[in-house]
Amino acid sequence: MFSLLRGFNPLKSNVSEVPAPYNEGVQVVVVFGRTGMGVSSVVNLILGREEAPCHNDIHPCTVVPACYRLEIEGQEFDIYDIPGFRKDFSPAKMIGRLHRERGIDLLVNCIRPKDGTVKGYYNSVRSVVPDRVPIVAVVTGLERGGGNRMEDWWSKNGEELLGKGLKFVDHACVTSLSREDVSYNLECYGRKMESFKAARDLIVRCCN
Ligand SMILES: Nc1nc2c(ncn2[C@@H]2O[C@H](COP(=O)(O)OP(=O)(O)OP(=O)(O)O)[C@@H](O)[C@H]2O)c(=O)[nH]1
Ligand SMILES: [Mg+2]
Repeated sequence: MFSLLRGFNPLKSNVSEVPAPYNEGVQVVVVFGRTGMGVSSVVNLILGREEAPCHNDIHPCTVVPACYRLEIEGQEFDIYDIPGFRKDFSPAKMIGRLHRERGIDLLVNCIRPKDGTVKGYYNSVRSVVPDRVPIVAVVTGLERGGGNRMEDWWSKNGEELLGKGLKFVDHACVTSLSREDVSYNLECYGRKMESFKAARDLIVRCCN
């Protein structure tokens, strides 16, 4: 299955059909969530470049896992964009297999405010990857604050997620809108810059 990986090229980091090789020195980060919630957009946010295809059509955009190589201060990361959970499809098996094949270092659950079905997705991923692999949350869709900071979302809602049994060891509150989508609005643009830093910092913090 993972021979179908798109997006991996160790030299150019461009989209290609080259499969990701096993590499012990590389941290493996897997981004997952409900379809259309911004999984691929969060991958792009972490990468700092818009390489993972995204769209808002009804049909799913990401249909096979894709892997993108990222380097931050000499440390290499493979960031996986995973097909989203849908009514008739779960990527959990694919994530479990990826763990057996490569060893996952960090799971990133992409969630949107009011995405009420997040627990089932979290549980099914948790059941295929051992507890020692941390799960963090990236909350998207926070480009407009009406005076609130993005982080305020977590202050108001983080406890409730924990109360539902969603054990996130860390989190980032972001907007993962594309560069083009934020280019006409100063507030959104500023939040996007802040989000880039928050997402990168989260990955570095939690992979160490
Ligand atoms: N308002 C808002 N829209 C977002 C944000 N992040 C992504 N989107 C939009 O959500 C839509 C879906 O984004 P994707 O990243 O393709 O979502 P996905 O979860 O990868 O979807 P599939 O690959 O189809 O399962 C796109 O139109 C994005 O522009 C965000 O932070 N805020
Ligand atoms: Mg996608």
